Amino acid sequence: MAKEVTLLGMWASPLALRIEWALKRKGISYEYIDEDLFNKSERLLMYNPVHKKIPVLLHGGNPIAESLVILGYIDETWTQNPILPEDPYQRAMARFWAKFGDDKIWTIYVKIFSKTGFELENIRNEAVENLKILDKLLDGKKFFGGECAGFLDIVFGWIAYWTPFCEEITGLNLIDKTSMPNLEAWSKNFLEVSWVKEILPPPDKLRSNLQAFRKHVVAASNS
Ligand SMILES: N[C@@H](CCC(=O)N[C@@H](CS)C(=O)NCC(=O)O)C(=O)O
Repeated sequence: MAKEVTLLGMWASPLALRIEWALKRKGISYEYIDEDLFNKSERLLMYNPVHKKIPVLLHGGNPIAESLVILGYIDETWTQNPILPEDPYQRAMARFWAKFGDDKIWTIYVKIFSKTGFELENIRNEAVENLKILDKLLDGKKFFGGECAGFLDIVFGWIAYWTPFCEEITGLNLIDKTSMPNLEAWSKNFLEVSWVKEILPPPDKLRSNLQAFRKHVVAASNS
């Protein structure tokens, strides 16, 4: 009998969505548990005592934390529809870019929500500088993975869906056809993939969640 698969996530978390995309891509059924991050469950604290964060994947009761680690585990455990490249050098490069995305772009986007005035303009410039690196990485390709969406598409996928909300809420322009044509086209292509679009968070609910998040972090950084 197949071991049970459970995901501890939060519906508005781009990092939990990565895991759902990978599971869908592989055709793995899973139970999804939505965690309240303002009132963390005993279950979350027990399964991720080090970071106390989602996502956590439970496979046959064994917990795995950290979204990039989980993606690697999924690809090694269920070998159908591989997401990482086969070639060791290409795999290493995919992991290099994933780490770059999380260290740089994810961190910058989280900060964007807390900034106003000239600080917002400065962080926008930092975001654009790093997004342009991704734009270049896409030169001549439909997806980061080539002809099909793969590991890096799943890793960067949140950028495609979250950027327009981030732009709307902060009034910034981050990705457009003129300055980042590759990233703009990729965003559209990625959001059209069947296993991607079927589990996107509802736009109105996400917008309200992000507006509330911005209000909260701006107030906290001014106090
Ligand atoms: N590096 C971790 C980051 C996970 C993370 O930041 N999760 C957020 C939700 S998107 C969280 O659980 N936040 C709760 C907290 O920080 O207390 C990963 O890739 O899984």
